[in-house]
Amino acid sequence: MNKSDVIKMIVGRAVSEPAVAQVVAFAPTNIALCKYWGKRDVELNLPLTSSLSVSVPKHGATVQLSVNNSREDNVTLNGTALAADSVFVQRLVAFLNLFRGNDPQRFQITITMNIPVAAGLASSAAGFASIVLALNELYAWNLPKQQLSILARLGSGSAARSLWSGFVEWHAGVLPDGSDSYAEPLSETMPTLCMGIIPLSNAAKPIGSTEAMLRTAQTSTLFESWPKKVAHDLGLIRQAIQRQQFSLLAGIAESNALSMHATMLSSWPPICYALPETIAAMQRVWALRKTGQEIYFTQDAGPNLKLLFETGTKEAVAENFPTVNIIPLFHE
Ligand code: 2P0
Repeated sequence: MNKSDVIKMIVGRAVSEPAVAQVVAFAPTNIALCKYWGKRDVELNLPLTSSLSVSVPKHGATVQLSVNNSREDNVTLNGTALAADSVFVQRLVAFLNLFRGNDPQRFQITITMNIPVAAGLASSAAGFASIVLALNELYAWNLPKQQLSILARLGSGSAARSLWSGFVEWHAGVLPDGSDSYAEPLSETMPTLCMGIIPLSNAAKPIGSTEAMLRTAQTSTLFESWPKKVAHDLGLIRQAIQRQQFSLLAGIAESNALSMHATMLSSWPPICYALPETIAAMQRVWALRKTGQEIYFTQDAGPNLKLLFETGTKEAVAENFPTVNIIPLFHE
């Protein structure tokens, strides 16, 4: 089973006459509290384990999509027309080709992202999720979100989680065709939860997460323990959300991120997304915790740290991390 087979199963002949001339769709970026790292199927982006994220309100990708009359897709990102041979456009066109097969339809795609592209802030997740939402509207597929989550996953694994706000769990599933590997929102919120993004570098990452995941699974001896760690952490994170236990939630999220990075460090050649500034910021967090401040962090496939804290700790965070961008995750 390949990606085209899955698309045929879900939407049939996907590309036909557009139902409307142009659509606009937004998808938020999401930050995993229990990470997705490792695949049980590389072609279909089926994860080895389930994962759980929180979406970042108003931060993500807005896509404007229409059919154009040209022979190529035209892609504009944040106001700049991108070259057809750029990595970004090639990945996007390859994804769209899955839907159109031999159909000659081409698109005008205008994307606005208010997150740093390719710096570990899940730009591909929001990007692919917004494209899938836009296609669903353009062709009036009227698919349930669970199915859209499967389609978004084919673009990028973590995109499966970017179709909702709040807490979202992506079920790993066990079926070879991935029909049980989709995300779902949790009904609970945590009104006091805040994220602080510390922008340490906007530079593109040294190695993409798709390749990094494969290398970790193939060469890291620590990776064997990763699924066990995830099972443990997922249970506690769900419990922390149900019981509104911030410290448990954030502590487990930090430990989960550090364990994921430990599996990468033990890969060969080693993978290290941290910069000296990343480690310095971690040490500042740990020093602050010793003084009783409830501040935690998580880190993805990039050097930037995302702090986790509650509304009451905002001032301490702003004081100790002057460049931080504070985002309440559930309330303004
Ligand atoms: C996550 N990351 O759970 C983890 C944590 C990065 C670190 O999902 O190969 O771009 O497209 O499925 O989704 C980034 O990997 O990888 C990611 P593919 P993806 O958010």
